[in-house]
Amino acid sequence: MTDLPISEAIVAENNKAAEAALANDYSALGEQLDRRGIDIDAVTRKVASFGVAIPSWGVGTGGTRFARFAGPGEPRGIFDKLDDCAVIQQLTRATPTVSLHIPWDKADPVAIKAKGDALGLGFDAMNSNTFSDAKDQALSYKFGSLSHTDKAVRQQAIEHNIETIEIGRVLGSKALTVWIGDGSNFPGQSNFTRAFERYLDAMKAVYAALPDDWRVFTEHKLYEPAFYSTIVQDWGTNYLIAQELGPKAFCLVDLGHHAPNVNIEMIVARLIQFRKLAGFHFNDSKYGDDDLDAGSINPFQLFLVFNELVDAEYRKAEAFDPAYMIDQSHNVTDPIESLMASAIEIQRAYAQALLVDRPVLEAFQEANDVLMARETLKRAFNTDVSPIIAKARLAKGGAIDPIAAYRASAYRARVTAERPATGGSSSGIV
Ligand code: LRH
Ligand code: MN
Ligand code: MN
Repeated sequence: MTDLPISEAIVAENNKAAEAALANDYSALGEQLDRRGIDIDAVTRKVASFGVAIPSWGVGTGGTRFARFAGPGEPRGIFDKLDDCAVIQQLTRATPTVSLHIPWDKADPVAIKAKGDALGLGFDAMNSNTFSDAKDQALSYKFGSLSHTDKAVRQQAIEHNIETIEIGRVLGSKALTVWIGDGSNFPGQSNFTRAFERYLDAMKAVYAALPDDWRVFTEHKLYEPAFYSTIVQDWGTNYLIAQELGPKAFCLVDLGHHAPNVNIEMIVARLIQFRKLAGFHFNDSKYGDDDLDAGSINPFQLFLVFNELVDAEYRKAEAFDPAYMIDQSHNVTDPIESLMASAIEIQRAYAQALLVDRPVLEAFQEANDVLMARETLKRAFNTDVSPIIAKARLAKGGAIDPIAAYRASAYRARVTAERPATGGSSSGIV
């Protein structure tokens, strides 16, 4: 029996008010898709089976390096964070797992697992953190971690990653995501080649500690916090790492970690082709690693990424098993609302990509009919698939309108009364 954080009566009441309109919209869309040779129920079933992991750090209010404006009822630790994640899952039915960050989420792993089980939540990839110093840590990561010039610092970072795996094992996770901030701020500060050699050696030690059924995901990022050079700066370097490490190593694509205007969907295609796509950290951005809500700035790009994923599914691409996670920072919205809206936008992009008529697209591509090839994609993107996503949620016991149901539940007011205010601070992302 799962503990549901929102009263089922509230969800039922909200659904009752919206059910008739949804039935009409779904049947109208069904007729339209039927004319296009698409079975709407088949698409709905696929959307219903899609899940994306919630980042534990995303349910707290984020901030920038200038300030952090605390929100009401912020989670006090991992157990509160799991409660918030359970709300997102109960209402959207699209987020069955949580991705933890260590040491931010450090607590008794047996108790974390028990709480996850009680809430019906599983655990996706574990994230290690050697980009900031933890309280009581012996050596500092100020000048790097896995690539540090000092072997003792590298060893500490290796051990932290191994500890993160050990915690993940208790939770039933099957992957470790490693993102490091290592790099340099000024030309001359670091020797590119030596630093990368040190990083690779350290990662080999982490790789050697992976359980047989685990994978390791390395995540590249163009810049920040290092402003001149970053060790794992792009997907090319990331691919080299995965090649050097071995068959359990894959490249993670965080949508915010690329230079402006980079063709991210093409990177995705390349990684799929060479069987090295780990999965995603979904978010959206306008300028850099903005960590804005998925689909809020450039939904077409999100659709194009999913177009590659559905194409891989359609072609039955070998060893294709991406992990889907969100990685966002919510500074001015209620994080639960932002995460629900993001999960829905990610499902929307998936549903739209499922509508692409692939044999027709291929024929236009083969015939070099550029305009019609483009229009074939656009036709899928321009279809309002909202009724499909809502129906998928409803079929699984979720809310037709998750944000309306959440607001009606007054969950935030309830937890605000239980959780003392943390106050703002000038700290970074969490
Ligand atoms: C780095 C990053 C990485 C971290 C997370 C908090 O920018 O994307 O995934 O673990 O943010
Ligand atoms: Mn990320
Ligand atoms: Mn990031």
